[in-house]
Amino acid sequence: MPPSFSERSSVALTSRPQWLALQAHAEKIVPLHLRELFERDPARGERLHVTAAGLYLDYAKQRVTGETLRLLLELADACGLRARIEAMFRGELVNVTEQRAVLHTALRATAGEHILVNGRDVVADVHAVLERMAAFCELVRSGVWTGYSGKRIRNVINIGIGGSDLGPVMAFDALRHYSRRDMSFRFVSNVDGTDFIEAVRDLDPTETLFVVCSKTFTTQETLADAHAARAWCLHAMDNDETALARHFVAVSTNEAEVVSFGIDAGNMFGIWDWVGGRYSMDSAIGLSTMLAIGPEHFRAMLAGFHDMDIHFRVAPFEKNLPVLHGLLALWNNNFLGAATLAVLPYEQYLKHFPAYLQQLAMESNGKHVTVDGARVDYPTGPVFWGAPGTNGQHSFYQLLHQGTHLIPCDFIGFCQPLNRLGGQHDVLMANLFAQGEALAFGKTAEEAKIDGIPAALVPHRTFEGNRPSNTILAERLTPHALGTLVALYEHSVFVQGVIWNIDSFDQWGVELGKSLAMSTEADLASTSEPLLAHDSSTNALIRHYRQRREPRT
Ligand code: G6Q
Repeated sequence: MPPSFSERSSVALTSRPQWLALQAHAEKIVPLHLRELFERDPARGERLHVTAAGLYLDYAKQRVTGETLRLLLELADACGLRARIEAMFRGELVNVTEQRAVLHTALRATAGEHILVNGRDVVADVHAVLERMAAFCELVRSGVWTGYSGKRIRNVINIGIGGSDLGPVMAFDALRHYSRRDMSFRFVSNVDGTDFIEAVRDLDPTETLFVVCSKTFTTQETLADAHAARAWCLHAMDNDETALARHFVAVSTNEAEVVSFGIDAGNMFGIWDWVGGRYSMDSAIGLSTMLAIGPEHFRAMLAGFHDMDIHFRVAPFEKNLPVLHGLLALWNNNFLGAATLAVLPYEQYLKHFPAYLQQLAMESNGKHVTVDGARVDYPTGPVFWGAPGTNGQHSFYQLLHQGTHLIPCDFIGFCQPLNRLGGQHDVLMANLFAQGEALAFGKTAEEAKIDGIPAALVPHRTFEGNRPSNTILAERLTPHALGTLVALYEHSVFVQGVIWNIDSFDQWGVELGKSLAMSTEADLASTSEPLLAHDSSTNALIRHYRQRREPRT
C-alpha cells in the first residue's frame, strides 16, 4: 500500500533514510569528474538516455552513477510518487491549500475518457469547449466572422497576464511556422499603457478581435487593458456598444464578470477552477493559439501533451522521462548545491520558452513550507532562466563555463529545421553539442599548455568542466512536439514538488501582488494630500512621485 497523504507528509524529508543515503552518496560523487565517469564507462553515453513520445533525453552528462539513480528512485518511491501521480490524474484534491483538483491532464484527455470531479465528467466538458473553440476559429479564419463594419478579422490581440499570457505568447511563437501569415497576433499583458498603445498603433479596430483571457476576470491589469481596448473600439465604431460583440470574446470561469464587462455570454469560452493559470495554455486560454494555427494543429498539440501524460503515468520510473528529469534536477539542487537551472533552446521559435518555464517552475515550486505548513530545511525550486542558443553563447555562457556557480543546463534541439538555410542548421546543432561537451569535460591546464597558451594565461584559458547538462532532442518542432515538451516540464515540476512535499499548485505570493497595489493606488490617485500609512521609505517614494507625476487626463 502506498503511504496515504497524511502518513507521507508526517515523515520529514531530510530524516528519511533514502535522503540520508543520498547525502552520504553525494560526498563520494562531488570529487568525481565527469571525465572520470566517462573514462570508467565508455558506453555511458549510449546507456544514459531515455526516449518517450518522440523526445530523446540524454542525461549522460549529469554527475550521476547507477547508484545515484538507484537512490533517487528509492527516494521517489519512499515519498509515494506513484500514488501522488495517480491522485493527480484521478482528480483528487492535490492542491491542498486551495482544496482543488489539479487536472490539466484532463484538458488533453481523448474524447470518451471519463474523469469525474464532484460527480461530473470533466472530459465531456473539455471537448464541448474545444468544439466551440474550433467552430469559432473556423468562422474567424475563413472570414465568415466579420467585424462591425463587415470587414474580416485580420488582427487578434490576446489580453491577459501571467498564466493567461505566457502560454499563449510562447505557443504562438513556437508554432508561428504553422500560423496564418495573413493575420497578425499580438499579446498585451502589462498595465503599463505602452503595451496596449504599441500593440494597436498600426491596427484598424474594425479588423481587430480581442481575446480577453482571465480565469477570474478580476485581474487589475487585464481589466485595465480590456477597458482600454473597449474604448479604442468604441471610438472607431460611433460608440455603438452592439459593435463590441463582433470584436470581443472572453476566456474565463467567471461568466457574471464577463457579462458585466459587456462581453456577450455567447462569446465566452469556459475554463475551470481545476486548471491552474500556468497549466492552461492547452485550455481555452489557448484560443489565440488555435486562431493562429487552426484547430487541427491545436489538436495535434493536445495529442503531444497526452502522449507524454500517458508515458508519465504508466512508464516504470527508471525509464520515465519526466520522473528522471525531475529527479536529476532535484539531485543538482539538493545534493550538488545548484540554485539555478538554465534552459537553452537551440531553436529560435522557442525564444519565449525559458520565460514560460520560469513561471511554470518558479510559481509552482517557489515555496518555503510543506503542505502541512512546516518550514522546509532544504532548498526547493531552483531559479529557471535562459535564452536561445546560439545567442546566449555570446553573453552569459561565460559564467556557465568559468564562473563560480554550478549551473546545470537543459539544451533543447531539433534534428530537422523548420527553415532550412544552407548548412546553418548543422552549425546550430554543432554549437549545441559542443557546448554540452565543453561544459562537461572542460580543458585542463595541460591541454592548454599543449595548445601553446602562454604560461601566464593558462589559468584564464583553463576550463574546469564537470558542469552537468541534459540534452533534449526531438525530430522537428511540430505542434505535437511542443505538447510533449511542455508536458515533460509540467510533470518534472510535479515530481520535484511531491518529493519536497510542497503544494506546487497554489500561488499565494502572486495573490499577494494582486492585492498589494490596490491601497497604494488609492494613495497615488487621491486628489488631496493623503495621510500615508506605509513605512517611511514607501511614504517618501509616494510623495516624490506625487510631486512629479503628470496630472491624470
Ligand atoms: C498562474 C497564476 C497567475 C495567473 C494570473 C492571471 O498560475 O495564478 O499567473 O494566471 O495572475 O490570472 P487571471 O487569469 O485570473 O487573470
